Amino acid sequence: MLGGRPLFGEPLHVGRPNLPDRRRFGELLDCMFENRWFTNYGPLVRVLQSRLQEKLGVRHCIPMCNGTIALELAYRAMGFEGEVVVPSFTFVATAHALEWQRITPVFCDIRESDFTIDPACIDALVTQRTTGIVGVHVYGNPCDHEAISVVASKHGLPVVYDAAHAFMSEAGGASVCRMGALSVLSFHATKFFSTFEGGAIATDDDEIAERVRLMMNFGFAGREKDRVDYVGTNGKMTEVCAAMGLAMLEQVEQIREVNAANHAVYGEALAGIPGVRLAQPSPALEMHNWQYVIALVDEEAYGLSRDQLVRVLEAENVLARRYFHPGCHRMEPYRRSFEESGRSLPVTDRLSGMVLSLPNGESVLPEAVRWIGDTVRLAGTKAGEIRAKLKEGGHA
Ligand code: T4K
Repeated sequence: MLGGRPLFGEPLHVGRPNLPDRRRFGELLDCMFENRWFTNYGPLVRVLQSRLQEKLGVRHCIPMCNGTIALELAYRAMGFEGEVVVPSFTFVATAHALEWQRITPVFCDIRESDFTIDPACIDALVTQRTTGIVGVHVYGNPCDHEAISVVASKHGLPVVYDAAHAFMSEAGGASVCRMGALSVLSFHATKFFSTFEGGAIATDDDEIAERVRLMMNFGFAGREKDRVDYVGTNGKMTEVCAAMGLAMLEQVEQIREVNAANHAVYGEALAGIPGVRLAQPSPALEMHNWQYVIALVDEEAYGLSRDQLVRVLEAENVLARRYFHPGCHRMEPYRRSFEESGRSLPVTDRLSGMVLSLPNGESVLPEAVRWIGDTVRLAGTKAGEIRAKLKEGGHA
């Protein structure tokens, strides 16, 4: 579209999985076959569990089949019902996991500075039916746990965190997974740390951990499986996923360094482009996985909207993603009740129209990052021409 041939033949995706050392993964697979143990809390899952606990400095980190089931189990283990306050600026699974259990998500606005739930907006959303608060550490940025705790204690509400983006995020001298009653992690293929599909619940609370362990295994108590204490489900992680996790854990420091280096190159490559700004990680972070590279596009100053830029990048083989657009409150299952509430989420609405997640991870070379920067810069200078072309093609 911009006239030149794309420099990179293969599309540059946001979410291209980070790879482990394949030989190491193979050794772990051999181990799994020799054990003839494939699931049901097998030996590799147990080792992964203890490595994760060590890495995150939490008493319990229970591996699960994916982050969404982990969210559902977390909400249930906390006894959530009625209404729960949750940010709208998140992946829809954070809200679905409530609605799936007939708990009403009450959507809250976020802070402009770090995309996390705005503690100042929570109080007005609490009603007699509220049973909890969910924060999301968006792009790995820690929620303001201190301020959230003040509102939560005023109403006697527990706080849990969706830490799907925050593996290895640290603030206040500890992993962000130590905040609140529990934290939910996602180890999906597109995440910084992946087990193909996977997730976990991290908590320092022995009772919560015990409830989660029972509920994720059909509610069975004891080895004989003749006692069922809870209505349960199947949230177990398989051994093959644990093998991937163990191999990936050996790579994460290296991937973090690549991510951080790419972030710095993005900083240079996008510098000075009118209307395009790179979101910086929260200053509260002491350690960060740098997985998400978020650009904010101001249509007026740049000349193209964020969505038009997405099309330009797509034509150049760069598959950028709009994480998160639209806010959950604008999605069909939630739209009508939100409209009827008469509320508004101005920061969520504005930022969800501006954010653009750019490719990162160990598959992305610095040359590719520079080339993406050049493409974004050039598109801005040719904005008028591009708008006209998009209009011609029916993409106003
Ligand atoms: N809470 C938060 C805050 C989350 O972000 C998520 C998940 C969850 C909870 C739920 O956790 P899980 O149940 O997923 O464990 C992706 C992921 O599917 C999802 O895990 C993630 N958040 C979300 C932010 O992004 P999509 O719909 O964008 O995925 P998809 O399939 O379009 O892939 C994105 C890009 O990655 C594409 O350009 C293709 C590329 N890709 C993807 C896969 C799966 C690959 O190159 N290889 C692959 O294997 O949701």
